[in-house]
Amino acid sequence: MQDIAAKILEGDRRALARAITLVEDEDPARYDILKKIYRHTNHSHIIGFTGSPGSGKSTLVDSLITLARNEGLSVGVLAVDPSSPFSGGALLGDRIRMQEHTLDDKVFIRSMGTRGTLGGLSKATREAAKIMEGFKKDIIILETVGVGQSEVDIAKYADTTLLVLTPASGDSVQTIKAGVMEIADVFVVNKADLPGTEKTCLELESMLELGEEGPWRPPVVKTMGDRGEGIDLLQQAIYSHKKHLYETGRIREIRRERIQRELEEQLEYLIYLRSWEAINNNTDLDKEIKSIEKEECDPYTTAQKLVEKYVF
Ligand SMILES: Nc1nc2c(ncn2[C@@H]2O[C@H](COP(=O)(O)OP(=O)(O)OP(=O)(O)O)[C@@H](O)[C@H]2O)c(=O)[nH]1
Ligand SMILES: [Mg+2]
Repeated sequence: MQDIAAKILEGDRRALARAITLVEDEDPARYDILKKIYRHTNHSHIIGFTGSPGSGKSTLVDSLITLARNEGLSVGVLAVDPSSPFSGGALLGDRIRMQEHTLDDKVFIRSMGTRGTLGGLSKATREAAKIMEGFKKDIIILETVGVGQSEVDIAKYADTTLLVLTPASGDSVQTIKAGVMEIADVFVVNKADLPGTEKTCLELESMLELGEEGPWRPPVVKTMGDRGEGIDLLQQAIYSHKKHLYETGRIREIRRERIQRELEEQLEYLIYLRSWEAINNNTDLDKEIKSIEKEECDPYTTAQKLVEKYVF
């Protein structure tokens, strides 16, 4: 495993791909890699793209990659597929859309499922992104479909979060889930060729007017992703936000919060694993279940007894 970590740091794409597979498989060996590369991470600008299924995230990401490459920047993309019925064929779609970049060795694109139990989406995604950071990409883009908690999770991890909306009826600003508006550093109204674009933009602007005034006012950027229109403005908005993060020192806070979460998450994970291990090695759970079944005991008392006896 030492080999894989060293190879990732040298920029070996196959090693990177292999390491992300280990993360997806929840292989314990991934921790050797993560430990070795950690000190080389925390230098990429992490951009999170979220929004409803089919809003045009991958199309926009694809165009942004082209702009970033023209500036000589390297890019890593992690497209997270929620494996939900909402985004049928997302993996194939992303692959086709971003195909031209796959021949470029300064671009690394990977789609990832969200299978995995404990921690689910966020833990595996974070670990995979961390590994990409070790690959020393200037920019890392995380694309997640805005389903469930995923957009809030992604905002916690990204330096700059983009919320992609469309003028289509279902995406009216009022219907956006509570807590989601707050996570956006940049609002993107994509599919600006469709009717209702101005209305969506106005709704967003007036909502921003009403909101609390913070140190950063999220801009609203109109794009037509499939024609590449507005992408330059989108890129400028991302750069302005990045500049703001560095000028105000906010970036240090974000990084510190990230370290805190990484540590807490890892502690939770290890405590969970070790506790189960201790209990499994010392008890016959079937016997305990039978005893509860026979009404000799109850799950609450049994759980407490086992934890007190074997864990703490
Ligand atoms: N009319 C119109 N269609 C667009 C525009 N941008 C993208 N599309 C189309 O919208 C569809 C979905 O685009 P994607 O980029 O795959 O959207 P996505 O948000 O990545 O989708 P998921 O990853 O499945 O959630 C594709 O057919 C695109 O060609 C646009 O500006 N206008
Ligand atoms: Mg997509």
